[in-house]
Amino acid sequence: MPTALVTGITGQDGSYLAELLLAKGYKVIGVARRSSTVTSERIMHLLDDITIVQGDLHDQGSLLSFLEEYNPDEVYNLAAQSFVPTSWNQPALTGDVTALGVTRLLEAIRFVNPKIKMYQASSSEMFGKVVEVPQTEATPFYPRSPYGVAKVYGHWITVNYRESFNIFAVSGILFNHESPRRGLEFVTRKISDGVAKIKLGLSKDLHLGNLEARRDWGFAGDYVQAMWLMMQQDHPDNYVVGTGETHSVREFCEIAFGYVGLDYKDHVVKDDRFFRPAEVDLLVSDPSKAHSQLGWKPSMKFPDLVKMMVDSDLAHYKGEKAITPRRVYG
Ligand code: NAP
Ligand code: G4F
Repeated sequence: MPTALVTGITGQDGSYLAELLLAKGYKVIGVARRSSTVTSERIMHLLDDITIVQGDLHDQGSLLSFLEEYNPDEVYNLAAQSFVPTSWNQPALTGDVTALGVTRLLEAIRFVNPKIKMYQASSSEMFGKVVEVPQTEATPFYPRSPYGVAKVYGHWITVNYRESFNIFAVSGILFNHESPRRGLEFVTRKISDGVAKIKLGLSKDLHLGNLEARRDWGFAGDYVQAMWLMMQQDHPDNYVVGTGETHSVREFCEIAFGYVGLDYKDHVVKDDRFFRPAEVDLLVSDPSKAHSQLGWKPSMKFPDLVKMMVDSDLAHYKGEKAITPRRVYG
């Protein structure tokens, strides 16, 4: 039974990845940081099947000690300060966790067992003010936020440890991926949640920022499969993972409100608080390498993703059990 260790297990991707790894017969160790409140909502249904260890990317000792104790075959580094606006309020913390945290984990691997494979959760935010369309593994980076800058560091330190110490360290450059488990602060979930509340008479308006920003949005359940596939290759590499389609926040609103018979123009309020100091206007992937080398393709189309998220939030507010799809992996 292979052992996988996942940082960021309590996050959106951590929960889907844990399901995938369990279905594949892995022993799963999840790293969670100490909190005064419950943060395991997304993995509540998995707690009997996984082992949770306490650790924090700030703390080198904690990383060394859990690697020594479990000596995993694969480490998936999903932990990060991942919300872009927060990175302007807490730029140093974002750099410490999202950038330097990667070095701490790579150093722990180097000291404990350099044969441990590592996946680094890199981001399309690194492309920022894009210099070519669509974006590939070869597209130069132009980050537009402290978060994007930190992820560029995380990407290059991963490549550097691969080249310096021959560590099997892969960088997955993932475009935006969403689900009913997405944090409520991200725009897709903010919209699906807002639509559900407005439809059920619990709210009237939804305050949003830039409706013209375009993203390449896919389903998170599909993207964790790409992470695993990257770790099964003969050689470590960098891979762009996305749908190859781009849609605006406005289009997301149109579909989400339209799905429940509402017009977004009657409810969406433009609010300066949600505009950013520097915006990423357009992201769209060229996932050809992931298609040809990993055999990976997304399974869910954009309108179905939007509807699934709205259905889940409607079910939540109606008091029904939220639909959090548990994927069946072969
Ligand atoms: P998420 O839901 O925000 O989860 C982030 C996770 O990191 C949480 O488990 C969080 O723990 C943990 N964390 C934060 N600071 C930590 C620290 N100092 N030490 C240890 N753990 C810490 O993010 P996600 O959407 O699942 O994304 C997973 C990873 O992929 C992130 O690195 C993100 O930057 C990257 N990424 C995401 C996307 C996307 O569209 N989702 C695209 C590209 C890249 P708590 O629960 O305690 O807060
Ligand atoms: O949903 P968002 O906050 O995601 P963003 O900034 O693209 O970052 C996400 O995807 C990255 C991959 O590219 C990840 F690396 C990162 O960790 C995170 O998961 O914002 C999407 C767009 C932005 O252009 C923003 O300006 O939506 C626009 N937007 C408009 N109104 C809003 C809002 N975003 C948020 N969060 N809230 C709004 O009210």
